[in-house]
This record gives sequence, structure tokens and C-alpha cells, in this order.
Amino acid sequence: MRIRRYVAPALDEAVDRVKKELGRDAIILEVRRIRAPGLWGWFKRRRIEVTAAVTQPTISSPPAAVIKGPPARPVPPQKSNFKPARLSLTPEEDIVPEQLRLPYALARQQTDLLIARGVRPELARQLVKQAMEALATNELTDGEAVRRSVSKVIASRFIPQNQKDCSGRIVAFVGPTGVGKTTTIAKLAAVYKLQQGKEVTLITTDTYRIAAAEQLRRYAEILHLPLEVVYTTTDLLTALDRHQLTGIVLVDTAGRSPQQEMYLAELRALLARIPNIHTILVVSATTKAEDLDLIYERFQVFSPNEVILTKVDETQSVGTLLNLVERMRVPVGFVCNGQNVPDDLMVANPQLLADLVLGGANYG
Ligand SMILES: Nc1nc2c(ncn2[C@@H]2O[C@H](COP(=O)(O)OP(=O)(O)O)[C@@H](O)[C@H]2O)c(=O)[nH]1
Ligand SMILES: [Mg+2]
Repeated sequence: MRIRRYVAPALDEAVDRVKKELGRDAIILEVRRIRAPGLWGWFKRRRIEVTAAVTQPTISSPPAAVIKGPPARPVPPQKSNFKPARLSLTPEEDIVPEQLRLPYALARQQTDLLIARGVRPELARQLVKQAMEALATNELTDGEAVRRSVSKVIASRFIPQNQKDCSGRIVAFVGPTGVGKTTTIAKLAAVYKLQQGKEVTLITTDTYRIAAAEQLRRYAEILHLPLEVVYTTTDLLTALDRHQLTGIVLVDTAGRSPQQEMYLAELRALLARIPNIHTILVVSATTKAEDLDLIYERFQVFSPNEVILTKVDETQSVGTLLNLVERMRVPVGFVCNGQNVPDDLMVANPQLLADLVLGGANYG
């Protein structure tokens, strides 16, 4: 029996070399991960060591030189059905050194949690890796320290919203149907008017449905705010001329489905006529990750300056927001957690958003 050791960066590579050098009858005796120096090095540059054996032929073939006859035709490569005995490695197996099992389990637990909450798997792994790398060696086995570190890394991915004062601004709310644009406008209008004493004007371009304008009109009446219903670009520009300099103008739009590109192009052309417009993309936390990707692609033409997340009270998977923000790179200004106007509105900050992603937010 011949026994050989092969060291390679990956198991496949090591096994390929075993096959090449010892043939397909080789037996894998042992597979080990070899540790690089330092505790964390194990995660960074691991090496796989495979010990393999092959039984030597009992009847030795004659030496090549004595074989007579026509030159041998090249032997076509044989399809290998080589299956090493212990390919299915899991870190819980005894190959993992004792002191690394807990850090590994904690890292995996956090990754699974993020994925379950809607974060893209690749992003989840990246965040947890960053969080683990930020810890001191003695903290790697401390579940609470690991959780705090993950939370901190997630918070760092959100851009803080520094500009809270909307005075003198025209703010347009875009986004798919039913996400809560009109409701959020009513909440913000109430806060600006009742709590901050600002002058607020409401404008709606949502003339596709009678009920849509009526919904905003009701809020305008309750809050004693002027409401302009505009049908054309000229209407909109005239309305803005009247109100722009006197306070905050909140512009509601029709939330056609993101599939309707014609409509979006129209709306974009309309909003593009307004200089310095602040555009907010309103998205619902209940949106599936794939649909959120589609919404991003369709609404990116508006170059939104900000995101508002609604309906966090209706879902556990707020992690999808992180996927969106990683692509958009704009702050999340507010979070809505219910239908009540104006109570169910929170000013967002990176830590609150991280808590929402991780499921630890306390918003009553
Ligand atoms: N649970 C929950 N419902 C909300 C929230 N925001 C809005 N809604 C509800 O979602 C529905 C659609 O809201 P609306 O403002 O008309 O959406 P729009 O089509 O985007 O203008 C309404 O029933 C709202 O009360 C929220 O944060 N949480
Ligand atoms: Mg609406």
C-alpha cells in the first residue's frame, strides 16, 4: 500500500491530484483542514489536506521497455466514478478544532437569521464576516458580542439622513400602487403642520382614480391644508409657483404598477420639469426580494434622493430593505409601522434600521 498526503486550497483540487497521481482506485483515508497561523486565519486561508492510499498491484507488470508490438494507442480518459469516502464535510465534524466550533456556529446562526429576514445570502455572509473580523479573539465565542457586532455592521450600511428640515422644498413621492404613499404624505403633513408649525401644501397628480384624489382631500380637510389636483404639467408648474416659496410642498403621484413603463416615463418627464425636486421612493417592507429588485430597476429613472419604508408592522423580513439600500445608496428617511395618521411614523436612523432588519426593534 502506498500512502500520500496532498495539500490544496480546495477539496476538489486535492482530490483531482489524488486521482491523477494514485488513480481512480485510491482510497481517501482522511480529510483535514489545516489551520493557517492565527485564529482567524482559519476562516481566511484554509488548506485542505487529503491523505490517500492505493494498494500496489500484486502481480507486477513487465517493465515498459520489454513490451513489443505496435505502439500503444492513447488510452481515452476513463470516466471516473471516484467517490471519496468523506466528501461531505460539515464544520461540526471533528475536523474543526474545538476552539473554532462555537465562533463558526455563531457566525452561521447570524447568517441564517439575516437570510431568513430577507437579506441576500451573499450579502448576509459578507456582513457576518465583517462583523466577526471586527471582534477580538475572546469575543468570538460570546454570542452577545457577535450579535452586537452584526448589528453595528448592518447599521454602518445605512446612510444617515442628515437633512431633516424640508422647508422650502418640493418633495415628490413615487412608488408602486398601494405601498402607502398617500397615507405617508398625510402623516408627514400632519407632523410638519401640527408639530412643527410649518406651512404645508398638498398636490396630487394622481388623477387616474377619483378615489385617490378624494383620499388626499379628506386629509387636507382634516389638517386644514391647501390641496391642488393637477392634471397637466402646466397645472403642476402653476401650482408650484403659487406655493413653493411659502413652505413645504408634498406631491403625491399615482402608483401605477412598475410594469407600466409608459406611465413612469410620463411621470418622470413631469417631475423633471421641477428644479431641485426631492424625490422619495416609497416601498413596502412586505415586498418580496425579487419584486423589490424590479421596483428598483423601474424607479431608478427618478434618481430618488431618499427611501421611505412602510408596513414594517406587517412583516418579519425587513432585510430586503438592506438589499435595496446597498443598490440605491440613499438614506432611509422614515419608517411607517401602521395605518394610523400621524402616529405610525418613525424618523429612521441607521441603528433603528439595523434593529428592524434583525428583528429587535421596539416600536410598540
Ligand atoms: N399596516 C400598514 N398599512 C399601511 C401602512 N401605510 C399605509 N398602509 C395602508 O396601505 C393601504 C394603501 O395605502 P395608500 O396610502 O393608499 O397607498 P398608495 O397607493 O401608495 O397611495 C391603505 O390601506 C393604508 O392604510 C403601514 O405602514 N402599515
Ligand atoms: Mg395614493
